[in-house]
Amino acid sequence: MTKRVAIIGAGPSGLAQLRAFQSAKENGEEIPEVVCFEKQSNWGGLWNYSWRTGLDEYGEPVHGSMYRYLWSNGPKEGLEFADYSFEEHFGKQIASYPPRAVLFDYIQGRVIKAGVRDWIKFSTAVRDVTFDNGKFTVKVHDLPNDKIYTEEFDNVVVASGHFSTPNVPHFDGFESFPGRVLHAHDFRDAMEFEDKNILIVGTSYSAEDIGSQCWKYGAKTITVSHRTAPMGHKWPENWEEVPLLTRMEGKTAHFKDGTSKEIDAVILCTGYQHHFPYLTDELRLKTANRLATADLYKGVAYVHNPALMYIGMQDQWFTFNMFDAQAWWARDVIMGKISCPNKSDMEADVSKRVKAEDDGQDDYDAIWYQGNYIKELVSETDYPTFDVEGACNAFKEWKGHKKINIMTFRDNAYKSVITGTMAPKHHTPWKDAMDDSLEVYLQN
Ligand code: FAD
Ligand code: NA7
Repeated sequence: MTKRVAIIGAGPSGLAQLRAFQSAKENGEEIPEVVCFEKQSNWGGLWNYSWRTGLDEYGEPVHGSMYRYLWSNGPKEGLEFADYSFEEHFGKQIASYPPRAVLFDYIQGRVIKAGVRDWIKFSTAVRDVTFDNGKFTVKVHDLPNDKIYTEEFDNVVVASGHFSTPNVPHFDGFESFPGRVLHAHDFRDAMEFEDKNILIVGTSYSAEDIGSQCWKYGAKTITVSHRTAPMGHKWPENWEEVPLLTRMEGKTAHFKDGTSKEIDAVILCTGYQHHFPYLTDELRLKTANRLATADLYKGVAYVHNPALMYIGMQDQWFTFNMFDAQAWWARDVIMGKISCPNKSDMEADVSKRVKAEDDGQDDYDAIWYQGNYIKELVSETDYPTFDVEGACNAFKEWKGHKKINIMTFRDNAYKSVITGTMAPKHHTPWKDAMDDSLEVYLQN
């Protein structure tokens, strides 16, 4: 096979794509030449922690949005690789909400085993992708050697993530606020906010988790401002939910209901943008952060040019196992084992998915919607089938545990849908576990 495939990004999605091709090779199939471009010096994407914010040592926007003390915000039983269990990696079953370093170790364990590291060109940023005469021309920048060069490919797989370029709204009075205003993307260490009155804008995962981190590490008060609706958990007594911020006056935050509060720092947990500065208009996905993305047939192949694939572009209940399902499917399209229909049928597929998502009533419908999507893709490839229903049930239990107590949900344990083993309960309640190193977490 003389085909060449470019993968952009070596985070969980790009690594899933590499593993998909390597597993076909392992099964004796002839695979295309695969080249992955990763702008950071290591793999793991967001899970590859960086202390940096703003620009990196080469002047590139820092990709990392994760922070110290981050633990998985959902049970690991919802994301386990079907071809590489936690027990295979750690030699034992581990607790259900691993800290970042533990999940990073797990992610890299599978690709070390697969031996695909030398398929990746690290510290190489993709600058420009164009399509002409059936070929993609990919222009990249080898950052340490400061060399720009181009290569040609038959397929491009975009796996550069969509939780890195922040969505930063403006509120009046920010210009004269005598404290820090930052976006979640630049949040690194909750200790910075010890004894501070913090205001969080937004009510999704970042708001909930960054607020919880700040609470755990000693913030004086946490005030969370919502645009649509409060999160409604049973919060600790120094935590309150308020309507949308209308303006700051000095250190005073004013809210839509006329109330106000003195604030030391503002953290905008206002989400992210799908941002692909290296793609031309004809190739660039433009979508909201939702389960049924715009313009992707089966959530993967770009309807305007199905030689171009996007992995992991959906909003995410499921993560690693969904990226796998997509990567195996993309591989089979690229290798000619699955064919995409004509453009209008692909567009009809997108509309059907959008409607099915819109017909859902609540988060539970959304979880099952995404679970069914994974099942559909898995049934079309040789990715190992697994108990997706069981994973949906783990998410259902997780939501129940959050309702009971938002500060103790991580103390629960669930059953692996890959090995059938029950996870142990962690040795220390999350709120008391200040050392989240891999060594300490694995002491169960
Ligand atoms: P990313 O992890 O973002 O990786 C994309 C890669 O592409 C990066 O390595 C980047 O450097 C590279 N790249 C980008 N642009 C270029 C370019 N131009 N050229 C070359 N390389 C490029 N998921 C969970 O399952 N559990 C969690 O607890 C969880 N917590 C999260 C917490 C935060 C704060 C955030 C932001 C996300 C969290 N997620 C969590 C979701 C997360 O999106 C996925 O787990 C996963 O990292 C997505 O993988 P990805 O490969 O699609 O994207
Ligand atoms: P999300 O899930 O996209 O949520 C963004 C939040 O920001 C959401 O509550 C929005 O409120 C709110 N938002 C967006 N714009 C505004 C403005 N202008 N004013 C007020 N509030 C606003 O992003 P997260 O960072 O929480 O999560 C992303 C990933 O990171 C996720 O996968 C996690 O695993 C970690 P809305 O409800 O739309 O009114």
